[in-house]
Amino acid sequence: MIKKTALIMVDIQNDFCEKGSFSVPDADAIVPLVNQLQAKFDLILATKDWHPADHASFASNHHGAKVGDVVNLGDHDQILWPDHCVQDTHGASFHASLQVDTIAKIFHKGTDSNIDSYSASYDNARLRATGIEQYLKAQAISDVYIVGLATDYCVKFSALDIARAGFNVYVVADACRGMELIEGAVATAFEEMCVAGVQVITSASL
Ligand code: VGL
Ligand code: ZN
Repeated sequence: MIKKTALIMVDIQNDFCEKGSFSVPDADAIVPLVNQLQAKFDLILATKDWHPADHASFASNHHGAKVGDVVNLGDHDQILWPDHCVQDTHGASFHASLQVDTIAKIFHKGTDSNIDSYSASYDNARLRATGIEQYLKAQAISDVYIVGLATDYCVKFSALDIARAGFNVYVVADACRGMELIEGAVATAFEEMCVAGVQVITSASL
């Protein structure tokens, strides 16, 4: 099989960056590296966390709740986050220094008010596909490289789903940053990805 590569830039949006409402530590540092890596791939894709203002993952939408609380949404539990990546706001825009004219297609997730979505492929209840896997197949992509935010949430769940769909998946560790809400969360995320057959690499090997 001929090798064809795609880069997926996960959620490199203002709210996850330094001045954002839900900033991931040291997030801005990945942007120059991600820009530089883009030239190495046949196809560039991006995801955006893209929530309606009434999204169920926002603590502000639950009376008396605070960030970090867990609520039950009928059939599943949901951790509550600060308001972030509300559709069509500055916080949902890509980081201003991210090279975006190279992006072939943007996949939006978290658009359903009642269901959160960490993976680039499916919402957390697996009710709806974003279409990214179908798109990768249609483009004859064999190898998928993932960078972005956050290592222990959207990067991890995207890598696991895309690997399960049969692609060779690589996570470029130094082009990702994690939330690390619990100490060791990023290391655990890398272990889970490795166990699932995802290859964790550094940009030096590209
Ligand atoms: C993310 C939590 C909630 C992420 C998005 O991009 O990793 N995490 N929404
Ligand atoms: Zn979100």
